[in-house]
Amino acid sequence: MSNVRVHRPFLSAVVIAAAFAAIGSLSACRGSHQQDANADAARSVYVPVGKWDKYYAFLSGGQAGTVLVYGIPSGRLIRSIPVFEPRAQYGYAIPGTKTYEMLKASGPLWGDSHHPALSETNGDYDGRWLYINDKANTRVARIDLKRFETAAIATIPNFQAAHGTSVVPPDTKYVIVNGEFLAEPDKSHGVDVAAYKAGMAFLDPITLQTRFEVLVPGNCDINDASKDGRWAFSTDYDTEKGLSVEDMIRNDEDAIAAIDIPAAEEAISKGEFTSMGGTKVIDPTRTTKKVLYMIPVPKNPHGCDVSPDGKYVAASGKLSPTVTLIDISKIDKVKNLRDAIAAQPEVGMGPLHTTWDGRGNAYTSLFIDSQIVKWNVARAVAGDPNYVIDRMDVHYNPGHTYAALGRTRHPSGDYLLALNKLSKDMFIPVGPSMPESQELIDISGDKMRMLLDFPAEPEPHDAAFIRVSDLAPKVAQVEQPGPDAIAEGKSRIEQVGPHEYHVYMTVIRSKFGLDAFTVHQGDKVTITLSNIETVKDMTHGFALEDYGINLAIDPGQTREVTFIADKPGTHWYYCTWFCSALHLEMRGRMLVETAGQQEAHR
Ligand code: RUQ
Ligand code: CUA
Repeated sequence: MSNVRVHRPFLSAVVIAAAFAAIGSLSACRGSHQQDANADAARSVYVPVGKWDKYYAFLSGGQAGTVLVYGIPSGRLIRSIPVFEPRAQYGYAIPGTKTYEMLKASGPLWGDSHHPALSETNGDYDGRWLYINDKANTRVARIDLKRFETAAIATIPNFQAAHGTSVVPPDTKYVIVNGEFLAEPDKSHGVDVAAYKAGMAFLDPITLQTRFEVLVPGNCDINDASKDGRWAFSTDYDTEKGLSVEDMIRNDEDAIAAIDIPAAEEAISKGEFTSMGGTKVIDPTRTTKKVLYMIPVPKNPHGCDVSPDGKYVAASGKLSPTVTLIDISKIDKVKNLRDAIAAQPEVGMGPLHTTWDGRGNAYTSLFIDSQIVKWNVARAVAGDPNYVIDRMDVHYNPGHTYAALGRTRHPSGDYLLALNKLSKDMFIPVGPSMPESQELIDISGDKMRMLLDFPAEPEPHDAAFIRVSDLAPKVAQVEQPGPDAIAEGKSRIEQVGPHEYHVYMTVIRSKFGLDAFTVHQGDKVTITLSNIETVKDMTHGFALEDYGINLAIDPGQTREVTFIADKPGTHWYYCTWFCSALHLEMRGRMLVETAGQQEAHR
């Protein structure tokens, strides 16, 4: 391997702080001589009024625990899907609702979402599910793309900090989620440093139950799986098992962990596991068949990305200016795992993530150099020194980068998104905290072409695109009323217990099924609302004054909320979605009588 450099300019602890710190101000690329190029770029991303974008882009909402949905190429924000945080707007996780019970049962009402992963069939996106992790509370969620709603949330047992998230191709056999931080699996006895573990969890794609886990020496950062479903990969930046920065960067070499999935399944079937936290945990040092291969890569690697042809997994070096390409077919065949390294091209400073255009080129984000570098895989593997094809400055310090459909077998090779960590002077100031900047780059030609920047709330860590033509036809807009739907004329209040009422109401322009209903202070009240509209985009809301309740009921949907009527008096409920000229009049009253008033009625 003539192209493997022996003397790599590793970053010492001292220079890391300086190198990762802020870099310069807006580059000269925005000068007036750029006017023609700017007009061309604007034309490329302009989507005329009433026309649709080409892609849905799902960006993780970071510390908001949401998923942001943008149209590409326009960069228009179309929706944000609440996942790990309540959202009154959509009636999501409002106390008293089913979604609240789901979120509350899984942990805190907040999350740190990083890595959206789309479900696949035959190695391509099937538009069914979107998975997203919550690093802060070791959870993962499944979003139903028919409704763009969170359908399931599960906690990953035994590990701490659910980080890398991806699906096992070709048919989403498992969702794989990494446990990043070393910690004791069982916290009921307090601190137990000797028991610290990290590893990878393999989840059922529907229930999100952890089927099994594989322990990895060190930690697990970002993951991916081979296109044939044989291997799960994770970067491991802490093979030192260090508990401080200094210790984590002590060695110049860390690893990519490769888990042989069929070997792990065989270990499970032979009983070679321990039961822990309600799941089966494989210690790969105790299996008859080899489950784990630790392939050495330089220093503190981050991104872990399988090439679309399924030949290579790339570890982006982070503290090494290289990307290590591992020949997947060699992993279980070579004696020395270093011989599975196909190339180690030097690409620039601070490589974080690598993505692909399907034409044999890779694109790596360079955090420190503040660039996207385009390089040719075949040339790097052949030892041709001219593997770098192009470099593009981005603003500033990119984290993830994603080329359209780059994680499938068939990347489309048209757009690339740079997800930049700092925006500095890119946007009008909005206080000391600035938005993050996304930059859309045309990668269809030899040279990259900057098209557009658009801000996002902190902090999108990763993106996944799906073609609008592949998803839009599957999206529900008017739901078929379910068995629990309330038919027109059937609005009513029923007493279901000595201190319990159930209110059933239809909603349609511009009236709630009941103008008023009466309960008594302290009663348990359940309100079921059915939107009986049959036209799209006719959502109604249900906000109840003084009770902290707001629901959104889409056409054909039925929604429910339960609460204790603890505040006496008149409480108007009103529609929160402006639905007609009589929207303001669309309201009614919940009358809560005191015990004394109830007595007087007898
Ligand atoms: S990590 S870029 Cu989850 Cu790369 Cu953020
Ligand atoms: Cu219904 Cu406004």
